[in-house]
Amino acid sequence: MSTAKFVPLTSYQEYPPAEMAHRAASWRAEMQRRRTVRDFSNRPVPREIIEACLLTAGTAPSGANLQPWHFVVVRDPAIKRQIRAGAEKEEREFYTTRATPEWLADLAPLGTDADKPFLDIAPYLIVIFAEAYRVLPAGRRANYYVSESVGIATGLLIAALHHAGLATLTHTPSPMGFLNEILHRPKNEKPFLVLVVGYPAEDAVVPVLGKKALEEIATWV
Ligand code: IYR
Repeated sequence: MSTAKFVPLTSYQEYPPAEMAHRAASWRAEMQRRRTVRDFSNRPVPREIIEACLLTAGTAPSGANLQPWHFVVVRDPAIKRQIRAGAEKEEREFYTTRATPEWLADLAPLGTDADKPFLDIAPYLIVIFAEAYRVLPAGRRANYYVSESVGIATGLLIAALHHAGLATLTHTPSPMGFLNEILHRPKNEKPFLVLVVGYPAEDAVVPVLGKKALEEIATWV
């Protein structure tokens, strides 16, 4: 027996085709301005802005609407320092031993290395956890399409922060188990990525990179 309850769809908004075209183009322009930033300012950012963007992320579709994400917003300088130390330890391993020569060659255009000063400098690190399974009083219960769900929520979060006027960096130290320890998150939550959030430094630079053309990313049949 279904327990589904329905209400009329009142939030949907249709636009005339010309207005749709304009909206699609202007959103594309807005999103095209987004760059992943590695040079951050330490200027403070009001908490309310981050809260609104997290609530936007929380609107993401998810497997069975189970919303298998948890966002830890790190502001405390001492915790940021611990995260930087943990990440740089893994990154040194990565850059000197773990990464294959091919991987390092693919990363060369980004100019990254094992030093992660932004983890100290930026006002917020949003550590995104994926809830691999639920822990209920009756025991473990599955979540569904966890990576897809958390990936979509993360995408919305990045877009929301950009739209609000903030810069982000998707940072993926690997392995990330140290984040559970530092942030006291339970074992059923797996670190997904670290989103560094703040204003760019005044002298921030970004690498010269391109995005693929439509023909390369899409096929019409
Ligand atoms: N996690 C490392 C390496 C790295 C890997 C990929 I794939 C990137 O797109 C960027 C960096 C680091 O953060 O430096």
